[in-house]
Amino acid sequence: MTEHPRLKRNTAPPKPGIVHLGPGAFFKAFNAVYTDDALRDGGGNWGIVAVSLQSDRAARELRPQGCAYTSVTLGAAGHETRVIQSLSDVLVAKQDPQAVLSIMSDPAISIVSLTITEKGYCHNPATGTLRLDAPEIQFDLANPTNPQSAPGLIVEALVRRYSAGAVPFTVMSCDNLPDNGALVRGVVLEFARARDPLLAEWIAKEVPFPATMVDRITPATTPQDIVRLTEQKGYVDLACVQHEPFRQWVIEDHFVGGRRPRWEVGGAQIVRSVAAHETMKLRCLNGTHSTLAYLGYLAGYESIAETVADPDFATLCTTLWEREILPTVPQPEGEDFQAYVESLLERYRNPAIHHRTWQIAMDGSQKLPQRVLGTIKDRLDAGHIPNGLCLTVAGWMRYVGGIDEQGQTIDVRDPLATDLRAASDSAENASGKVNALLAMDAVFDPALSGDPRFVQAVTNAYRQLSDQGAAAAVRQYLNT
Ligand code: CS2
Repeated sequence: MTEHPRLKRNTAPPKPGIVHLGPGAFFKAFNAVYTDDALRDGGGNWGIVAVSLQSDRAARELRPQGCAYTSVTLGAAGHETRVIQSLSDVLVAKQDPQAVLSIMSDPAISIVSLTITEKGYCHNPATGTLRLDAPEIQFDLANPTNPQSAPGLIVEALVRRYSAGAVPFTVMSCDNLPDNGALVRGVVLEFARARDPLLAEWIAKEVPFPATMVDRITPATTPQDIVRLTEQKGYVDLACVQHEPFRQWVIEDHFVGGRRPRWEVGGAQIVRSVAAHETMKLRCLNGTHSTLAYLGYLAGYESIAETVADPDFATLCTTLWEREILPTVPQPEGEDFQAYVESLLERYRNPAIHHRTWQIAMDGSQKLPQRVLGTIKDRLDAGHIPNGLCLTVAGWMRYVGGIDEQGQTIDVRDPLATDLRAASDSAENASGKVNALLAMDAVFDPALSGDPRFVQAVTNAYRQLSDQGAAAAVRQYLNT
């Protein structure tokens, strides 16, 4: 076999205007593509310095390629490839926090954006507030000039801007969290207050934290994807990313000095308020994604496409949207609910996307509150018991118990995995296990876990799952 050359950048790296924390697959399939669109259209100094907090993987993969990589669109009509050149550099905060702080403090940087996943915010998922006792936060408060967490880096960089009398940067969260602008603002302000109340006041006054809604299904890249791309293109790209054709980005128009790339060129919607779009996406898409992940995994399905190929699971999605989710979602401007949920099912069915149920099942303790529990609370408040979403919660409980329906171990990835397993193991029967898990107030707001209707519905669902398995429990729900 001939040796294939590595992919290389073929243009000069753009001058940086953005620092992005969390250069994982989603960022490469999304933010960097929109920014590449804007750079191709109008140019400007909007190169992205991508910063990994811990892992050096992105730097190892991207730097030898001059930070260029291939985005592969997996459509029904085949694979389309495009080389993305919007990254100027890749740094690793854990290895060299000073290099990261020095670029973040440079007034040429107008935006610090984030895709650090839910757990990167070091917040309590049930309340949305900073966990001052989180080990990373404790470390950063003790070592404020050598921080490792996202809040620690942002606050130290803002301290440096403040001390130099420079303008601050905009902080833009692009994670799947409700009101992600307010959430990141809250954790940054809390961290800043713990360092210096005056600084916190300046941040509260001067730093914009626009909310965003982000959407593009991006399964993890596999070694086979890299080989397939090499065969197609004749080069090796260890940093390539695979994603669906669909993308949607809704951004609140709130930036320091109005400075941002023209992301509209790639179709981004710039709006006054993102809230309704965000609720629709988190509850409709991510809520059913998590449902399919837990119940599909338990039923023995590998991927989302495989799960919805089972007509009961496809009907589960449409039933949840219709009966339980959409009645809680405010109407976002310009969206047609019916068309929206129909397109979701089409996207899940995309046979070219192998999105593992196991991948989506990760970090459930951080995801359930905004994807599922808020909807359940709203339905209960309206006097209805949402049995389908209670089945989702019970599915998650079975999953974090760590044993599947064949008696095999589940590789549960979650920052609270040990506590969740201990809670599940602390009791013998369904009711004891459900109560022990509901008592975890990092996940469940006591207003919900104290509602006897909720406790009863989850306990019934849990029993059904253990007695009959996920496929039968789904069928039973559909027949009620
Ligand atoms: C998924 C999301 O992994 C997950 O939890 O639900 O990453 C989902 O694919 C994206 O939010 C789609 O925009």
